[in-house]
Amino acid sequence: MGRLLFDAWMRSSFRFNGFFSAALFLGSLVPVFSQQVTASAHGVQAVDQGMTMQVTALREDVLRVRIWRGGTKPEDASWAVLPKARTSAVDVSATASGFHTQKLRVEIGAGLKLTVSDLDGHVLQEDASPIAWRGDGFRLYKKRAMDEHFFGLGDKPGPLDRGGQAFTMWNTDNFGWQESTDPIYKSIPFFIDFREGRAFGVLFDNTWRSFFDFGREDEHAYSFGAPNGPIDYYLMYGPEPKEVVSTYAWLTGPTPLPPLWALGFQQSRYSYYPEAEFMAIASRLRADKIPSDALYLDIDYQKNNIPFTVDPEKFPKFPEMVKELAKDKFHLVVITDLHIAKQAGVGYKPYDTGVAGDHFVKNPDGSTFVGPVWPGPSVFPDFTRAQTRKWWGTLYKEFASEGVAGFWNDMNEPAVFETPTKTMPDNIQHRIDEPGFVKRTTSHLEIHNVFGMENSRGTYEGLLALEPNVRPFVLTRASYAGGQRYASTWTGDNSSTWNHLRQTVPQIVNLGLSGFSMTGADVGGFAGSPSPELLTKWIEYAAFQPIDRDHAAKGTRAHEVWADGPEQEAIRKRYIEERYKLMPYLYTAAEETSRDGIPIMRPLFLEFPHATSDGHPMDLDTGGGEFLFGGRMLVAANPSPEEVNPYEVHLPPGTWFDYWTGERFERATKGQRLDLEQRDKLTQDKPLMITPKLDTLPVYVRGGSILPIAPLTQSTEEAPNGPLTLRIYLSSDASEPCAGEVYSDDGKSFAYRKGQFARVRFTCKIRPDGSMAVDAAQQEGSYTPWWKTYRIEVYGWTPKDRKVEVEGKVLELTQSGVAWAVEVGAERNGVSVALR
Ligand code: NBV
Repeated sequence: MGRLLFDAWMRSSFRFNGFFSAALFLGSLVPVFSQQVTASAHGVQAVDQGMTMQVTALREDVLRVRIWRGGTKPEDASWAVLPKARTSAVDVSATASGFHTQKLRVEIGAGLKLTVSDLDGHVLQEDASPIAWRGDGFRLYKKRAMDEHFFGLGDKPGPLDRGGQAFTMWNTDNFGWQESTDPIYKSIPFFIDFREGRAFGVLFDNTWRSFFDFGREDEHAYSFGAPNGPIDYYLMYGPEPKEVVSTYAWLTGPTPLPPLWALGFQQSRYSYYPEAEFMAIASRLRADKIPSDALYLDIDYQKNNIPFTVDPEKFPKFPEMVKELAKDKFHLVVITDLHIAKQAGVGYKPYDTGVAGDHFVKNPDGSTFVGPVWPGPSVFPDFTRAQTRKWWGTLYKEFASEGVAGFWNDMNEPAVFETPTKTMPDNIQHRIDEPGFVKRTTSHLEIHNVFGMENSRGTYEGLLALEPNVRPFVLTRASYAGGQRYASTWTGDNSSTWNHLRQTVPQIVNLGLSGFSMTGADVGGFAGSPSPELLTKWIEYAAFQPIDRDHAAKGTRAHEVWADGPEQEAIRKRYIEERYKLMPYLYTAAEETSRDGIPIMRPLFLEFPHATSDGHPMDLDTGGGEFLFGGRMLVAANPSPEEVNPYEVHLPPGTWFDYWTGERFERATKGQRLDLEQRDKLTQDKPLMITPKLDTLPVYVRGGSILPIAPLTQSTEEAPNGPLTLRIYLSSDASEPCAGEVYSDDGKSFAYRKGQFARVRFTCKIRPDGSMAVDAAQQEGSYTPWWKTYRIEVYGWTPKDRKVEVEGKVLELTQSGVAWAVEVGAERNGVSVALR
């Protein structure tokens, strides 16, 4: 069956199928199921009418479900799930109809109907109907409640909540994609189900052209399936959404700690050349004092767009240029697309050595597949082969030795020109040769969605092999679940429109929930030219997003910070400067991600799952402009950024402070879904009304937070000069913990794994006499950070006698705006300060 036809069937409402419907429609009222259920130490296996379902408890809160037809169990291999997680198991207690763990109950009813509940009896997932089969294809239906919400699924455009929509997983180069475009570059078949304040996650580990329907076809069911491949999915119980996100990181690996410079401001364009023009960008950034860390070279630095070459006419002194940039504290990132130009006999090593090593993907007849891309006829490494990835990694040797700091893997869906599908034909052959997999040849249909991830893996692991003590920075466009282990990402070819600016919020947030914490959107938009105001606003947003990279398409007007004259430049610069001051906070958040997978940019429901009285995610009330930057800062962007009308800002319950002015707000009641009339009657906790202004992006800090802030630098390579400021924001609820921390290390190597890092945890407390105790605990780790003193700055508290006691000395507290401040020594053994 053709793919389109198959899709149509899979999306149709033709649900009951195969033996099940046959038995029903033949008029038999006698149960046709003759189910055999076998309990095992770690789960249960049930067989019914030639179909087997195996449910295994990997942990008390994680289940793996595998279903197959016929006697042979399918291959147990995964590109996404870490072997250690996949082979974990805990003992379970058998029950009459299934089993339970210490957190979950599994019941298998007639016809292999699966129900999973928590131990309090909340049903988390329940089959709505039997599996629908068509040939090798299948679709699973689960019951959907009307108050069930869905998040994740990677980079798919559209609203944050996936409810009511349907999606296809097929990595696609979709230049100028819009809000309704599906699919685009990535396939992350993972979602979080959130209902009444309880969350659980589902990873459907099938690399084929899978699909998801969250109640679009039938509002009472959600479904997922694929035209082929295994039925193999994981259920991750929360109930807190953060637990689900961390468990997903346990399953597929967290985003590793990036090099510090990758969190700096990045300037890119398709394409800067020649060398003099490129260097002029670097000089202007420094001359105008726009803090920045990375500069990008897009495809035109190469000779005839041929990967792993440098055009000597455009970049006559490439190695010297890299050094000069480094001297000026810039990191160079170059694009290295995966297509290798078919250039035989001209001394083009990537082609010659690739042919010699038999590394390229094949046509069904065994010849090498050739397709046109930027350099003309090209061949494509078979990244499903470990030895091919190893060879690919060696191609970076020269660039790495020259000091190129990062690499950009674009076009790896893979994009192929002049084909109807914009990619390789379905029948292209991949020769899987990979530890954990059966060595076998398979069609592109199975590999397509993991191709880009394995490309970026080849780059990441290759760089590690070349420089084992340098944290690689790889930026990939295409990926699959687990791809966060190898690369950061961006949202591809967006557009210079206000709607695309708005779209950055749900898209980066959903990517973060799907494992990709290090994500950005092209600042200013890729396709088209932003108005000065749009570019300014975009730079403001991006200062609070994980990757801050200004990038633009060919032929568009200048996008650099200074492009629209001094007035715009001054606003833009102020936001980039703020990002640099917040670098200790941002880096601490990135380090957290590398341990527990909690993303840098977060939806509100992740930190405040119980903020509403009926348990709906509070993000649905905000109009979509609000997001959290780390766990303690809330950015309240205009949900309709092109509008000039005032807009509502909804703060979660608790104490909040305006980050810019220090003004305090109290939010007591839980949010409710109110109609307008009810809202008008509300006397307390009305949303804040914000009048949009070009130079202002509202940012709030959660009461009970201690934010670490640095003196301004022009690059992360520069050691800040001055104290580490601890901005303390007191909650008016004394029972709320007041805490924060800072993490620091050399920013580039893996020495932190051997203890060469510095982590300091801070706490503060109001004593019964009204004085305040601020404590810096003893530093963890042996690294000597850049700061020697702390500047303590307190918001939301007034001293009685303006004195500070520290180490037996008494100092004066000084007023600084609405805050009270003092500078004290940052002793590594810890510091206790009393403010009164
Ligand atoms: O390499 C050129 C561009 C790049 O600038 C962009 O970021 C990628 O998403 N690339 C796509 C290929 C061509 C785009 C028209």
